[in-house]
Amino acid sequence: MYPPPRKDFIALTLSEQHGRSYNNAKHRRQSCWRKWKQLSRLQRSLILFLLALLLICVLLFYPGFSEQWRDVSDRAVRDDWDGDWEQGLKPIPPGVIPAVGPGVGPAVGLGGVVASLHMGPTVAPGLLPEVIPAPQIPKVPSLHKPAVKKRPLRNKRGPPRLQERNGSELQVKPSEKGQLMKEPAKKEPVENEGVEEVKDRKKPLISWRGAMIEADQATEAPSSAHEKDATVLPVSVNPEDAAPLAPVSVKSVDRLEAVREAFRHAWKGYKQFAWGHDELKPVSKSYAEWFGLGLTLVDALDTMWILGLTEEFKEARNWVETELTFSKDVDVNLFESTIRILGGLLSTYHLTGDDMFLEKAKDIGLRLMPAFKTPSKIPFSDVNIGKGTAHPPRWTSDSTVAEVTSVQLEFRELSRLTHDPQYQEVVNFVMREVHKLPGKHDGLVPMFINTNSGQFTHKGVFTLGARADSYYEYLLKQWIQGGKTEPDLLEDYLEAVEGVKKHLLRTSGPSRLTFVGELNHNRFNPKMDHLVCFLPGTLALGAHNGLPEDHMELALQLMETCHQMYVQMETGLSPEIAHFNLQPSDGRDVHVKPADRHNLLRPETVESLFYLYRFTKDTKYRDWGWEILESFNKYTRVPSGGYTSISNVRDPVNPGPRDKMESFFLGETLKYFYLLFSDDVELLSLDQYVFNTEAHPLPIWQATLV
Ligand code: DMJ
Repeated sequence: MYPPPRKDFIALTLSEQHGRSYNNAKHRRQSCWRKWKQLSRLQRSLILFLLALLLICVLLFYPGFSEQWRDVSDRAVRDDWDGDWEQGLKPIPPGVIPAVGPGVGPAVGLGGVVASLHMGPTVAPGLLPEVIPAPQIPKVPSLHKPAVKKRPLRNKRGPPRLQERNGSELQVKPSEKGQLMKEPAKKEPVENEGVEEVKDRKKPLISWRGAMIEADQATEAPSSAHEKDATVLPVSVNPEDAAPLAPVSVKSVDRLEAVREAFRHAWKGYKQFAWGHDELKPVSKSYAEWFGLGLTLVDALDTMWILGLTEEFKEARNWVETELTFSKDVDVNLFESTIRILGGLLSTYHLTGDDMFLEKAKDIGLRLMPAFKTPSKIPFSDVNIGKGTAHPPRWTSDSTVAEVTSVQLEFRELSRLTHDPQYQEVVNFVMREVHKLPGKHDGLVPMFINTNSGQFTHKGVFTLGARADSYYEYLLKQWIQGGKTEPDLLEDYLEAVEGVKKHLLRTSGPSRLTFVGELNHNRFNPKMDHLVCFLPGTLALGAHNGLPEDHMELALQLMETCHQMYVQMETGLSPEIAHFNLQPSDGRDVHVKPADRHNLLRPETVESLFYLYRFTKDTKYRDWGWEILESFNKYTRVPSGGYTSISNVRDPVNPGPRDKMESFFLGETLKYFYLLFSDDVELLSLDQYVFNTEAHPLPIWQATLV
């Protein structure tokens, strides 16, 4: 038998048949193959080994190459943004916060956008804020523009305290069948990554606040209604007072990105299905109208600015300028439109220095004034901002106590900015009346007040929850806003805290949780609204401002309780109302009635976590906040965009989406998440700003006794 012919030999023959020009490469391959076969086994092994070695080397060095390439492209992007700055930059008016410049593309762009709206004199070069490179974020996939992390920007602009951002977003898992929500990618940051950035950020910085507050100084403050001998001036900060920037942990940067991603997701739904309307209905991909004033958009303006969301802010600003009109035949609720719209416009004016926002604020402020034209001067709940008429709800001539006493921060600030005392006068009158009104119970107020008589009605029910909550919050915050010059406010606040301790505090049976219940005609009801979870933050703020230390102790205890209202639920989200178990047992502390199982994406617990973290630096508060954000993402996130309130926090299988995203989710909840996770205590310092009850920061005035 002949052996079968060798393939290489056959191939060579075919090549000759078809000619070189046709199959030259093939011919070469066949020659090589023949030569390869002619090598000894040892020679072939040696060559294979060398090739394998070469391959390993290439693989080992590849990341280095890719890193170099990334550097080159980052630099290109950064240079682009620098260019934007140079082209778009116009003078920043003194006395306002300069553009938020997170040190990455979007925020620099934002600075350019808003700077182009400024009309004041140029800021002295020495007062321009310095830009710190954004910290490096490991393994977070970039969705839009790559984050610029490694080197400082050439143009040192933008407030250094607002630098913890980059342009990346979290991954969203592919949708799972039958599940409403998608989860954001979970990622445990590597602890020692980011060391380089921490090192970089240690250098002292020039304060940007000195530059921005100056213009406010030019705005004369109307005299305080409670303290005639005080001249109230805005806080001025010396640029040299700037503290070195705090080190930034990788974990917090990561969480900040998660908040920005959540905002973008919410905004995506709003933009697509509810643009210019009050609220997004994310499940039905439609919208709900309440006042017809773009409530979500206006409420979210300063959040976008603080988060450094350039494009989103730019579009929203454009809508406010061109579309938002208050010349409309609509009834609006005085309280809600004040805290969300007036408050949102005022704070955005302060953050951006853009006069357009102040003009809009003046417009809505003036249109709300008819609410105060009542026999008692206690305002009606509703105003028609087009007709200039006001009225109480159809079924009563009462107003809610929390509502008439929680418009003060905004109206007082409007007077300060406009030099027109009428706003401050009407709201201070309300506070003076309530201060001397009979019917309080050791500083605790009933829930209703009559607009004819000016007296409390429905006496005997006392709560820190709905219809009374922000009365207590605004006592303290007005006192802080006015430079601590109005003793009646402080007196009422201190008395109220004592009233809470005396009448409303109890501890639960199972875990000894301190909670705030309600008093109903002398009967204690162990019911606590989620709304009450503003209280730990407010108490802590008071203690920070020199009020008794036991306020802080109570704040810590109540914070634990509010946390438990989340963790004891199957979804990790708090119900709207909790009933505490007073019996000693091994069971749960928190019981929830079927009608109270909903969650509206409310902010109060996150708000308090923010205050407590700022004052204690205990990282457990951040971790608790992170768990809440994760639960929101798991149970309330709608894949097509937006977040929804849910009907049942006890049912993780069917939480029951309610098809509504409240404006405060963007105005408050996400903003407080961001501030909670930020390492920068000077980002809206609590010694410079007081947050209204819708999380819109307003400046604290400096009191100078004359
Ligand atoms: C917001 O409008 C404000 O925080 C208000 O003080 C209470 N209700 C919502 C949020 O829960």
